[in-house]
Amino acid sequence: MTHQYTLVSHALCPYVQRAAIVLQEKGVAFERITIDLADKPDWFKKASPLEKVPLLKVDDDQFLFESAAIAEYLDETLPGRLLPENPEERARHRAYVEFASQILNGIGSLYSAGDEIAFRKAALNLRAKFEHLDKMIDHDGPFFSGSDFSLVDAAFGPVFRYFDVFEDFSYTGIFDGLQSVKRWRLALFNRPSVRNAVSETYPTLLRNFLIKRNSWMTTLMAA
Ligand SMILES: N[C@@H](CCC(=O)N[C@@H](CS)C(=O)NCC(=O)O)C(=O)O
Repeated sequence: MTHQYTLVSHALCPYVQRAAIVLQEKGVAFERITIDLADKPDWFKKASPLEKVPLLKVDDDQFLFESAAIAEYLDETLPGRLLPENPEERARHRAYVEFASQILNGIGSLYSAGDEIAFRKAALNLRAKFEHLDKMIDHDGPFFSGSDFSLVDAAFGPVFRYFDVFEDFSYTGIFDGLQSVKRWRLALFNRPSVRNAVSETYPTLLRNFLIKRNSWMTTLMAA
């Protein structure tokens, strides 16, 4: 049965990007609507119990929330599995989707850091997480677990995208010497589903967002 999907979005949200990537990997058409998170419409508050995007509307009457739940729903109901069949491997993949969420929190700490010390601390915390990944991801690549794109890759595409913008104005050293992570990052950068998960204005929108934070990163941008 063919469903109609509407992805309720925000232009910068990395969790929305996960859902957009999975929909594209599955090759299904979907409509995308953007809402103002500073002025959430009533219908959105009713449909999304945590009042967060992404929200996936399926046909006229079903609303699904939480990016991991949405990604797994799409994976289970559309052909072309993006999670492994083996239960232990599947559990490991789910755990690394959560690992990506923790890295997103760390990225928030990096761009919100009020001074150089807090910025360096946040960068070191992120570096430790990527060092871990460099040891454990598939060394033949190009993706998290080898040649097949998975839900973990859908979660990490938006993670690496932040650094494409950060590196324009700020050297973090986070990926120095991490060859497997660097190759993975490049593979995700080139993946059409990842590229098309945001609009062309994403880098400008992110820069404007960062300028308004008035954080140490904002100082680096001005330097
Ligand atoms: N755990 C959620 C996180 C989603 C999330 O944090 N969304 C943010 C935007 S990136 C949001 O909607 N924030 C609105 C708010 O907290 O009021 C998921 O994986 O979907």
